[in-house]
Amino acid sequence: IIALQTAVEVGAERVWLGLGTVLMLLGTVYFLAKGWGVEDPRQQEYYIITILIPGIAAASYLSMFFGFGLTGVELTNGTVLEIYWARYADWLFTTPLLLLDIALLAGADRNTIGALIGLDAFMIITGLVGALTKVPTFRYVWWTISTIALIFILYFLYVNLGRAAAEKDADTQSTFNILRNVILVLWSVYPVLWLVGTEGLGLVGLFGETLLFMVLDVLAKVGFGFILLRSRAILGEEPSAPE
Ligand code: RET
Ligand code: DD9
Ligand code: DD9
Repeated sequence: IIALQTAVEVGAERVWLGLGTVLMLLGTVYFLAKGWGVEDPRQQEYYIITILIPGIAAASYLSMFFGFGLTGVELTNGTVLEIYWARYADWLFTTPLLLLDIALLAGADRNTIGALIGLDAFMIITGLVGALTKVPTFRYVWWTISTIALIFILYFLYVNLGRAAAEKDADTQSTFNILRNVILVLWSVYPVLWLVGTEGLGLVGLFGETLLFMVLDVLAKVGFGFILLRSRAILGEEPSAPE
């Protein structure tokens, strides 16, 4: 009976999971093709990171499409929630890679990168704990903890990385500013969607939430990588350029 109560199946939202898989794959292939033959090790570093990001997401989207990345959580009030836990597996690896990309661009020091990535992993894991928590009130406690971590990340991004980037050339600064704004805007929507979506207040249903997360994920990964890899800041780095 308990097994039956928590058994969940992929519903109509599968269409967005399938589309997400295809778009992430297309992004991966596009970045791979673009980076093929790049020989400068510093450029290669950006390509490796930026190719991995949609590649990991494509695997996660496929697992959700197949229903593998989905679980049922029965709350203490009797409601059964359908939770796509595979999102968090994706985000746990890809959000640090996104931060690494922009931190390398800004020329951040090791401690700043370490603090950013540590906070980021903390944000995703506390968000996952919230999503799997059975007592409704405690879910919002975890949401608050995770959101505080996000606020620190965005602060470090703005202040510490901004300070490091200010010492770079004009092309790098302008790419940095665009990517930083992309992160500030897009990442801020995630906690709001979680809160109004099925994990929280349920104002947006699973179908709409899956669509919106898919759009956000594609913009935050493929859109971000597109801006980064076509920028003069990356392309203009000749192997022989003086440091
Ligand atoms: C969660 C849980 C609720 C609180 C907060 C969250 C933040 C998530 C973020 C995710 C970013 C994902 C990206 C994916 C790229 O494809 C985990 C929803 C603050 C910021 C950029
Ligand atoms: C079941 C979710 C798959 C998420 C992919 C994570 C890959 C980590 C390298
Ligand atoms: C079951 C809720 C569906 C909500 C659809 C929202 C679409 C947002 C663009």
